[in-house]
Amino acid sequence: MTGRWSASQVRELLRMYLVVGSQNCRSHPLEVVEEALAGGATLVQFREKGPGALRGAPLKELARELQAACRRAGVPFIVNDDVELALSIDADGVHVGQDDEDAGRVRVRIGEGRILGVSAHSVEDARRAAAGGADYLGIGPIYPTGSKDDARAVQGPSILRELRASGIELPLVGIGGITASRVEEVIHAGADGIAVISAITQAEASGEAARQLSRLVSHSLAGRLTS
Ligand code: 3NM
Repeated sequence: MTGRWSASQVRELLRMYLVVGSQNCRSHPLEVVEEALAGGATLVQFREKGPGALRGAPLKELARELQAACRRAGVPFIVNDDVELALSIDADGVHVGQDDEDAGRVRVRIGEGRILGVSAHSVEDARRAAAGGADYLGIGPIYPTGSKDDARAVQGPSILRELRASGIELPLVGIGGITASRVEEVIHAGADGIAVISAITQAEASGEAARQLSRLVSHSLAGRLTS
């Protein structure tokens, strides 16, 4: 793909977004990713961060393994923060936070055809990311999370409403502490989908968890259209 992904394509990809690194998984990350894909994950982000995170050759090897599983399933594979790794394996995109490299510079490095996701915590962050060429925004933490040591203050679903009310039209995905019982609230507040780590990686059965979450997202999006 050389041209830019359309907003409606990206919205579809955000429905059930798995964020995953070896540090999050109770079994082998490949097993977790394959189960989540079978359960309907629409996008996968490789986020190898924190204590015990892989580096060097083992990092690249795991990235390639997960990428291959995503390719088999026809699901795009995005790398968190590490533009060099993303380019070296020809990943489908990059996701950056506010403390990482500036979105506009990342867009220049990765080109137009790759997906660029940016974490935003305020209307100002969102406007800057949009100007820098983001394809979607990750908004969080919506609820308290145990999966990110340096998470910002909890925002609640109201941040999604605030972004929509201030005219942000980019595709939005909610992240942070999202579980099955919270999906409807997140979607109804204006998200196009949910991004989760623990709800899938720590589940007894990752495939069943993904299946349940994606059903809830579909149901909530349908409810939003008719309400
Ligand atoms: N980013 P869980 S919260 C990776 O607020 C990440 O931008 C966040 O994990 C943000 O689904 C978060 O287990 C962790 O809460 C999400």
